[in-house]
Amino acid sequence: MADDGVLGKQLWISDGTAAGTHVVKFAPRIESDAQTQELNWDSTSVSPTGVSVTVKKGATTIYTAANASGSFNYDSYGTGIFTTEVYAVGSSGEFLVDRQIVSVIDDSAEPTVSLLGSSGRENPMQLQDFAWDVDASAVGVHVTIQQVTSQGSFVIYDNPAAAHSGSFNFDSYGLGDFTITVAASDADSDWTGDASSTTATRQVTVYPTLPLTLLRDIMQHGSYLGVGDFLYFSAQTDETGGELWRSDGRTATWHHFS
Ligand SMILES: [Ca+2]
Ligand SMILES: [Ca+2]
Ligand SMILES: [Ca+2]
Repeated sequence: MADDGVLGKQLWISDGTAAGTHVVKFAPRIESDAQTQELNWDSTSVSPTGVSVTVKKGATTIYTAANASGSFNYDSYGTGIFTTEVYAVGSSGEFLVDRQIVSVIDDSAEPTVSLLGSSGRENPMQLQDFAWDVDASAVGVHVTIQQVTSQGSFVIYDNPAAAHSGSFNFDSYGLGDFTITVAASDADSDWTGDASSTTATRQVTVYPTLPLTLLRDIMQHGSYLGVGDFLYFSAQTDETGGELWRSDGRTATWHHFS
């Protein structure tokens, strides 16, 4: 490993002569996007007869120049692999090359969002509750909870400036599909578009149950249809209105056919 002052520290192979000495693998220099990314060049000491300066991001040329000296700030180009090349032909014919590869990486990771509480399928006798926990470093914690019922879709909680940790009890909202969505952004602003965000969701379906006494009543006095292991019948509750139900004889669940 050697540092020639141009390419940074690289792995070289050599047969003992200057002509037989090469960089084996050109490793890019790693820089954080929080640093200033700038190319400065100066070939005036050789009074060049020709200069060619190129800066590329990936395969795309973002800058060219032919001045003997100058500078180019590429901070606003964000993260990526940048190649800077300066070629100059000196007044006595010497050829000067400075080529560098810079890998600009983001200095901050996306925030983590954890969701807890209700999930899957629950009956309304259980406690319905969602909880969230977001990285302390995150900003703009936005929490929304949506309820979808046969009557439509409703946002029952919407807080664009929520605390990093919190919970919301929705026991009183009855039946339906409930989804919590939590979005949070990192506070990164090294360049336009640098901030990155994380969005997480968690879902629960709250389904109704029928009291067993009512179920027995229906089997003794009502009309029902037996299909396979199940009984199908219509019943009315305050929560669902008149609906088709399905029972295996022990519990009854609301069966919404759409
Ligand atoms: Ca930068
Ligand atoms: Ca950054
Ligand atoms: Ca970032």
